[in-house]
Amino acid sequence: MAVERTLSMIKPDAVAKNYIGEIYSRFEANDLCIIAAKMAHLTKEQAEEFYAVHKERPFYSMLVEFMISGPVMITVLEGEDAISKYRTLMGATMPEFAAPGSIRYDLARDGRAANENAVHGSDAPETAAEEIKFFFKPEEICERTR
Ligand code: 3AN
Repeated sequence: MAVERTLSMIKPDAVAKNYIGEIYSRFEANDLCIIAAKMAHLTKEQAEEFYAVHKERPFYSMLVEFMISGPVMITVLEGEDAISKYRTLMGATMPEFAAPGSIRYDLARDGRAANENAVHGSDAPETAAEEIKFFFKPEEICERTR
C-alpha cells in the first residue's frame, strides 16, 4: 500500500448540521492526516466546473444548487491507501444504500434529497490530484514534519 492524498469535501448539509468535528474525528481515528483545509462558499461557476464530469446527467443542476446552498469544508487527507480508505469511510453514494457505520449512513440518511450525502471524496489517483489542485495552491498544503 502506498501513501496517497485525496480530496474531501464536507458538503453543505453536513456543515449545516455541525458535523465537521464528527467527520474530522473519523479521519483521525482511521489514520488519515489533514494536511490542508479551508472553508468556502462555492460560487456557481466553481461548483459547475468541479462537477463538470456530470454535466449531461439529469441531476447536474440539482447537484450544483445543493453544493452552493451553504459553505463547504474542503480538506486534503494523506495516509496509507487514503483514496479507497476514505471512500469506504464515506459509504455508497446514496445514503440509504451506504453500509452501517459509514459517514453517509450515520450522518446523511435524513437528507432532504438523495444527493444530500454529507461528503465528497476523490475516486482515483488522477482525480485526487486534479481536485486537490482545483482548490489548493501547493504552498497551502502542509507536509507533516512530525
Ligand atoms: P460519489 O460522490 O459517491 O463519488 P458520484 O461522483 O457518482 O458519487 O456523484 C457525484 C454526486 O452527484 C454525488 N455525491 C451525489 O451528490 C450526486 N448524485 C450522484 N448520483 C445521483 C443521482 N442518481 N441522483 C441525484 N444525485 C446524484
